[in-house]
Amino acid sequence: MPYAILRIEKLKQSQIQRALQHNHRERIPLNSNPDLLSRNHYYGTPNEALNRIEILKEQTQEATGRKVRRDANVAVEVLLTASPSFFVFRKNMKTEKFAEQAIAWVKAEFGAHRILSMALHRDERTPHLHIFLLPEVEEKLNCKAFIGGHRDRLSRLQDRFSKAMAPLGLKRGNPKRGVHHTTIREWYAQRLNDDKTLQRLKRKLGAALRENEQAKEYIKLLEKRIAEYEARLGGPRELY
Ligand SMILES: [Mn+2]
Repeated sequence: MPYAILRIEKLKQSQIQRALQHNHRERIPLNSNPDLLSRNHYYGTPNEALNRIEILKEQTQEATGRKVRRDANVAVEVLLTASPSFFVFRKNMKTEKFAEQAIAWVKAEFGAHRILSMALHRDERTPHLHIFLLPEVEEKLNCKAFIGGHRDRLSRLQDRFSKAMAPLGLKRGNPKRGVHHTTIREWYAQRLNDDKTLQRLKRKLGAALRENEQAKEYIKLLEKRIAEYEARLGGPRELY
């Protein structure tokens, strides 16, 4: 049974622009299929998201009398997807159902008002959702209160997400693996790496098939030459 996959990452001011540009395809990644680019869905814009973060930072400064630190976490990114096998049959229908259910869960779990932007990527190999959240607690920026804290928090989040996705036939991944939680960037790096390996194997198969073709032609040529020489000598040698 395929797994429900949830990855979560805190982002600093210096990281959000690039991440938003990726999500909204203002920067096209290498693994994006240009033929499928038009099938992506975007909710909100990078500018809207950046402006809302700025406003919350100002609000926080007013409320606390302190400037928000330069290296403070100012947004949370959630990546939601499933094992690739989930999308193999009836990909479009599965993707739509997945997105619908996953977005409903995010709204209920984090609050719809905290959603900064969303992107459904169908141009990469496995469909997935990127959701940007505003870590706002009591009208202040507070990433720690929003997502940090207890060690089990992530694991429980994954429990609730897989439970919400169970009606689609998805199950919880091995909870023990949650300890070695991979980040969104690591998830990407792993997939890019697998993609490169796949391309390399395909090239090798292509080369082997060409060699095989060549060998077959060579065999035919040798058989023809043998037949010619046998004919010159008056047919195959008789046994006597
Ligand atoms: Mn993506």
